[in-house]
Amino acid sequence: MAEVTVTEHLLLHQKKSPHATGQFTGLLYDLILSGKIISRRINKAGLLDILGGTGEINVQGENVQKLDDLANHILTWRMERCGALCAMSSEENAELIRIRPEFPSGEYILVFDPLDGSSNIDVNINVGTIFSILRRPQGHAGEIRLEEVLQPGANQIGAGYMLYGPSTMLVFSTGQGVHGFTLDPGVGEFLLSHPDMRIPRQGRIYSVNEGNRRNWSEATREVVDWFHTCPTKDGGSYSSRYVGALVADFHRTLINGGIYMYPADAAKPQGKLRLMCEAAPLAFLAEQAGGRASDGMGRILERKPDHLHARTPLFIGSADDVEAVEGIYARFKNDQLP
Ligand code: AHM
Ligand code: MG
Repeated sequence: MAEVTVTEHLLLHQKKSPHATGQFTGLLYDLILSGKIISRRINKAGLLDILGGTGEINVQGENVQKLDDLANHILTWRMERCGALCAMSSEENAELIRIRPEFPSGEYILVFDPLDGSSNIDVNINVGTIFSILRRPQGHAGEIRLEEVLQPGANQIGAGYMLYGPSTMLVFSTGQGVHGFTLDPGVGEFLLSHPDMRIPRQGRIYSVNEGNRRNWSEATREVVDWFHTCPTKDGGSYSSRYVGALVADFHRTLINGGIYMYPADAAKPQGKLRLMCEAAPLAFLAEQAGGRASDGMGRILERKPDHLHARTPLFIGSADDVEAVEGIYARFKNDQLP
C-alpha cells in the first residue's frame, strides 16, 4: 500500500484550497514537529524526572504538572519562531503571547492546550495537545489587540489534536473534512491512517463524569438519565466510558460515535472546559465530521469568548445524540417561561 505522509497530504490540499498559503502549511509543519517532540518526551516520561507536579498553580487554579510545563515550552519556543503567527494563547499562560519583534511574524493566531488530560500523566493514560488556528482580522496592523483574538470558533481556519496514546495520532481539519494520521516511530513521520473521518449519526456510548451528579441541575440529570434509559438504534443500551482526558474521550467519540458531555453545575456554573483551546477546536472537527457540538442551547462555534480562558458547557459527538440533549434543555427552559 502506498503510504501518504502528512507532508504530502498538506501539499496536495494546499493545491486544492484557494485559501491555503505556504505560510499556513509552514505553521502546520512546525506544529506537527512540536507534537513529535512532545510525543518522544512523553514516551520516556517514566524513565526521566519529568513526572509529577512543579509545585505551581496555573491560571486555571490547577496544579501544573512538569509535563504540562515541558509541552508548553516546546510549543511556545518553536511556534514563536515559525514566522506565520502574530500571537499565541496557551491554556497555561494567563496573558496573550505576542510574537516578539526579533522574530518574523505572520497573519495567524494559534490557541492551544499543550497537554490536555494532564491529571492522567502519572498513571500512563492518554493525553494530548489540542490546537486552534485563527486568522488576524483583515485591515489591522501593529501590535495585535486582545479583541482581535477573541473570535468565535466558526472563524477557525484549522483545528486538531495530537493524541499521545498507544500510538501517537494527529487528527486535523482545515475545513475540508477530518483526516487522521498515525506516527510511525521508525520512519518518524505521521502516515495517513484515517482519511475523511465521519462520526456515526447515533452512537452507543455516553461519556460524562457522573461523580458531579449532586451538583447538576434537574435538566442535566434528565439529560444523563436519557442515556441511561434510551435504546440505541439497534435496540441495545448505551454504555458508559470516561477517560477523563477530553482529547481521548473525543477521539473515541469521533471514531465510534456517541456523546461526550461536560455540563455546567453548581460548582462550575460556566462549565469546566475552555472555549477557545478545548471546546471550539473539537467542535470544528465534530462538525467537519458530520457531528455536532453544543453548549446545551446552541452551537459551540457561534459562542464568542469574552476572555482568553472563557469556559463553556460542552456536549459533543453524534448529531442525533447532541440533538437529544438540546431538546431536553429546551423543554426545561420553556417550562420555566412565564
Ligand atoms: P486539563 O486541560 O487541565 O487536563 O483539564 C481538562 C480535562 C479534560 O481533559 C477532561 O475531560 C476533564 O478535564 C476532566 O475533568 P474531571 O476530572 O472534572 O472529570
Ligand atoms: Mg485541557
